[in-house]
Amino acid sequence: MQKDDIFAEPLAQVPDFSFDAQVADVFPDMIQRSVPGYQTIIQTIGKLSSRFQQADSNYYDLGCSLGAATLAMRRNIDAVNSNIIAVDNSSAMVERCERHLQAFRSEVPVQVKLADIREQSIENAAIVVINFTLQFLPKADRSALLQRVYQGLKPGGLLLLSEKFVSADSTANDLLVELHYDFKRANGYSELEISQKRSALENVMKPDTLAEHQQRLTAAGFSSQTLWFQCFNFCSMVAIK
Ligand code: GEK
Repeated sequence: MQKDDIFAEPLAQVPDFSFDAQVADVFPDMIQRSVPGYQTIIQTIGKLSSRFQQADSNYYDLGCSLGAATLAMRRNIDAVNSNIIAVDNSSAMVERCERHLQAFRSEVPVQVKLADIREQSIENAAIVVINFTLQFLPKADRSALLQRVYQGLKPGGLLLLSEKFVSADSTANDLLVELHYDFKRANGYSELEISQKRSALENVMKPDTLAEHQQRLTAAGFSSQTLWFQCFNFCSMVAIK
C-alpha cells in the first residue's frame, strides 16, 4: 500500500482537493488513516448485503473510488440475477477500480462507470451505497439525488449513507474535530499534513448536521432510518424503503 504523503511538505498555496491520480494512488492508505471506522463500515456493508439482497436486482456504489464497498457487496451477494453498478466521476479512480476488481473472481457482474452520480439512473435497486460521497456534492443537489435513490429502490430496499458531519453545538463540534485530529496524529499525520489537508478540503467538502441528514432522508420518502455507526465526526446511516 502506497503511503499518503501528499501534504507532508509545505505548499506555497494549498490547491483545492481533487480525486486525481496522485490521490488515487495513495487512496487506501489515506482513507484508512483519515476516516475512523472505515473498515468497520466496509465490513458492515458486506453483512447488510447478505441481509438485504433480493433476486433480480441492481446494487449501486455511488462514488465508488477504488471499489471497496463494491467488493464487500460482491463477496456477500448470491441472489440470482444480481448486478452491481459502481460509479465515480474521477477517471483515475475508475481505471484503478476496474483493475482492482479484476484481481478477484466472482460470479456477480460489475459495471464500473465514469459518470457523475447526479446523472446516474437508479432502478430496480436492492441496495444503494453512498459511502462518504454525498458530502462532495453541492448542498443544493443532495436532496434530488436521495429522492432518485428512493424512487429507484425496490420495496424493502436499503440505502447506506456514510458521511463526515458537523455538530450544531459549537463546543461539541470542536471536541469531535479535535478527537478526529488526535486519530490522524495517532496514525502518523503531522500537524502540517492535517492543516494543509483541512485547507484543501475547505471549498470542496461541505458536511451537514445529523438533523439535516435525517430530515433529507424523511423528505425523500424513507419511513425507517437509523444512525448505526458514529466515531467522532464520522457516521453511517441506513434508510429502508
Ligand atoms: C469507499 N465510497 O472507499 N459523481 C461521482 N463521483 C463523485 C462525485 C460525483 N458528483 N463527487 C465525488 N465523487 C468510497 C470512498 S471517496 C470519500 C468515497 C473520500 C467521488 C470522488 O471521485 C471520490 O472517488 C469519491 O466520490 C469520494 O467506500 O475520499 O472522503
